[in-house]
Amino acid sequence: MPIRFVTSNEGKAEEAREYLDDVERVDFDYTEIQGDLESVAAAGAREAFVELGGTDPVLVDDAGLFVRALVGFPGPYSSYVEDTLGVERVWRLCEREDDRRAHFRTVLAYAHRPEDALDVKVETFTGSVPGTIVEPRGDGGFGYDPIFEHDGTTMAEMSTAEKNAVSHRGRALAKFADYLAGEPAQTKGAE
Ligand code: ITT
Repeated sequence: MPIRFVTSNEGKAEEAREYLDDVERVDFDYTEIQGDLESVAAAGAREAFVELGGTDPVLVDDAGLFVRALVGFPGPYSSYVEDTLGVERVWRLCEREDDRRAHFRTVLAYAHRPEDALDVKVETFTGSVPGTIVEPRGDGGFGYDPIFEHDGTTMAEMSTAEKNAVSHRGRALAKFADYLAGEPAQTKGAE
């Protein structure tokens, strides 16, 4: 059974395909409630699972960039801030700060109905990575990757495999793949 990854972001789906065999990207505009990443992802996955028919499992990913000197901004508003201010201006906001440490965090929410269950179950898997905000460099990745440096390299300067090996999403996907290893035929290498 394919996992339907509910996201408008093809970059996220590409990263997920390195961990999961059968991922189908689905556009579905779930309600983004106000709250932390966990609550947004879990509510979104539950809603998408029900609205998309209530049979195939659904995966939702809610991510955010948290800049220390900006007291965690843009955090849960990262998507809105990318669309409105843009990544270059987030760099400008940080440029004069002495402390440009930040972290990226993602929460994957997996909604599914186990065979013997009456109701949908939602499990969450988190990952985070420390980094530094820098002047944009690199053409790869997506979103804030050009301004997010980890160990001297921006995420936009990494291949998908290199990014996954260190990134917030890679860590969450690795935990999710371990979890799925208990279920047949969904992780890479499973039969
Ligand atoms: P969906 O909600 O449809 O999945 P989105 O891109 O809006 O797509 P998020 O709300 O989770 O996803 O992302 C918040 C913001 O962070 C958004 O501007 C993304 O482009 C950005 N982002 C997410 N993951 C990222 C990553 O691995 N590297 C760089 N930027 C990322």
